[in-house]
Amino acid sequence: MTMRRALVTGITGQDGSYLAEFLLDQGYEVHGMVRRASTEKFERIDHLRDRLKLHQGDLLDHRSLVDALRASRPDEIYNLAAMSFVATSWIQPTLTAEFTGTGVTRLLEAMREVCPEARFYQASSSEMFGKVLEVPQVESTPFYPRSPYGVAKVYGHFITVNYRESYGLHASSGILFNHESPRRGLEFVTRKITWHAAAIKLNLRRELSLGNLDAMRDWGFAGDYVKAMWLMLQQDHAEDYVVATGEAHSVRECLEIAFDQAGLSIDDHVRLDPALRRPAEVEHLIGDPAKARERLGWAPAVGFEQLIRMMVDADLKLLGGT
Ligand code: NAP
Ligand code: G4F
Repeated sequence: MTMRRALVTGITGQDGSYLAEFLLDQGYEVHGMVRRASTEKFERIDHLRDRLKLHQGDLLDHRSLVDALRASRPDEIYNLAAMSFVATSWIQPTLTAEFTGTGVTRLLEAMREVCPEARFYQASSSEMFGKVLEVPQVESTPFYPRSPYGVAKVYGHFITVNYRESYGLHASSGILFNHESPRRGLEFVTRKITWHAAAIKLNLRRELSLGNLDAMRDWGFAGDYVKAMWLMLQQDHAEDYVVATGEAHSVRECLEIAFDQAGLSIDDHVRLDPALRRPAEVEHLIGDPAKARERLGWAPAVGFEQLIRMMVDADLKLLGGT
């Protein structure tokens, strides 16, 4: 039997690295699209490099997308590439729209041209629910994005739905709630907290500055969430799914667990910095993953507290060199 082939954009990111591992375990030939930079930053996929086929490309460049698809001839395309940090989207709003919004259309157009029979996954986000209009959020909850990133993701979501309906593409959109891991970027709040907890414990830092401690998120483990992406593309019909744990926790709870794991007191080391608050905040996200559970048979395996303790342990190991 011939190996199934997958192309992953954003393969150097948190989710890309977990998805690549998962697909390799399933016996796929895994292709990844990577951007050229002055120095290569492939830490998250270093351990897989020999088993991956990488193609240079950028979501801003149609030619490179067509070439990456022609070279990889994928059965499945996972579009994980995006400018994914919400705070930066206020600083670079039009670039965010290009990467995170219009970039999806470019990739769908390239797919229509090169491999319309392939299956397509779009990395949509719970950030689209923003100032929530329903609790918990489900697939039919109306969107009310609160950042240029959220607005761009709404565009990416609906262009995926539109190409499915206009051209009959097998294109699914996963509305994923926050998911984290030891591979999470250092700018996101969970990893910022777990990294600083470890660094303070090891006397490498003295203080951690944070913004809004009351914000609540439905946080899961990235390793669990990439399986849901794959399951969506194994269905006969393309549809959209919410992927979440169904539990919300505050940034403060995350801080308490992380500092407890590191054996530190919050009062001695944490400072609130108003500059880290956002121009418009998403206060409370909580998803209902009933459709993913019932149709895909998906359920998260790692709970919130276990996740944060695991991230602190990983950062202690990373920084302690043990
Ligand atoms: P991430 O770690 O920030 O990774 C983003 C990836 O996109 C990186 O590989 C980055 O490449 C690549 N990229 C950025 N701009 C690009 C461009 N113009 N052309 C090609 N590649 C580009 O993000 P993540 O946490 O893995 O998230 C994966 C996707 O899921 C993103 O679309 C994100 O918006 C979405 N999402 C994430 C979450 C979450 O909680 N993690 C929740 C919902 C949705 P470089 O390495 O070169 O920068
Ligand atoms: O960790 P965050 O930066 O993640 P955010 O904004 O929820 O976005 C992440 O999840 C989305 C899914 O809902 C993805 F689509 C997106 O790509 C990304 O992966 O912030 C979480 C919360 C926010 O309310 C923020 O205001 O933490 C609050 N927060 C408080 N202090 C902070 C900080 N966030 C960051 N990054 N840094 C702080 O110092």
